[in-house]
Amino acid sequence: MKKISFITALAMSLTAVIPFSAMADPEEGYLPIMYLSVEDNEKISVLPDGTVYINNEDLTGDDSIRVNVYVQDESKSCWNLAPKVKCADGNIKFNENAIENETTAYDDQHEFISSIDKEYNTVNITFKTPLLSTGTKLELTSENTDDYPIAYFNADVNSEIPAGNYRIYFLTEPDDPENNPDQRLTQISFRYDDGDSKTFTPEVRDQKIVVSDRMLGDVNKDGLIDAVDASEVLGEYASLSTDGVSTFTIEQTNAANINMDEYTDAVDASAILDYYAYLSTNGQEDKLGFAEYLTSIQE
Ligand SMILES: [Ca+2]
Ligand SMILES: [Ca+2]
Repeated sequence: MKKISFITALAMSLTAVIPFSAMADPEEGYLPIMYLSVEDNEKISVLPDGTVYINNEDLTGDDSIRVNVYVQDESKSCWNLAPKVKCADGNIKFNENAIENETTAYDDQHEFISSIDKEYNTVNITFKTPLLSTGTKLELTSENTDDYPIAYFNADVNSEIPAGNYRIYFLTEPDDPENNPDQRLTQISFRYDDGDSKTFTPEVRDQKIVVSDRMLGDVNKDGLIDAVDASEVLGEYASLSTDGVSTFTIEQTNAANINMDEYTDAVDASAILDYYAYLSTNGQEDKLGFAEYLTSIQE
């Protein structure tokens, strides 16, 4: 009994003094995060939670979205960052290799390689220490690893893309194990203080893309975002909560779900009314779009 309590005490004291870099191991409860972010433009809205909203009637056939790839590694002990990004829907197509971002959080001593697989609609990125620098790790020149993206790529959006919910995501499991068993997956490799290396699947976050055929908030598609839309949202909410039946099309549901959660409810109706009130106030010439307005009131 005495022995067990001694080991427990030792383990506890070790936990307290282990430096952060030694914790770069899922068994120790730490993994870096890979995530994506899309830049907004005149046709692409980005909501406060990062979700992209596209009104497909704005698309003209030459539209693409710029997708930035970020790695958040608090241990700052990686030597190889290897994201593999996929979109499973052919309406959002990767046509070019990823490009290294002009500024990254790491110093110049690294290699950058990218490749594309058009059949599987995937982009591979390798961002790592040079071959001759075996045993070292990527050195940071910035405070956080995700102060800048490591890379970006453009995804072409088909102007005929139907209303629906899409996602661009990190491939962490084989796509097609039967026909493509050697497919590379998203990985990250750590360098430990003793020079050892371990490779893991990082924690990953998807990029959500919501498509409708109308402006966000314009549920009845009359070109206005106003109390009528809020009232339609409340009608849908009533129908869902009493009968469990939706009265909306996917186009209406996507335009109505302002906070991008799983529900169409009073919270969305209230957001529409708030934006309508903002649009109705005098004295401001250039009004923000709905997504920009939502971001501005969060700040
Ligand atoms: Ca309307
Ligand atoms: Ca909602």
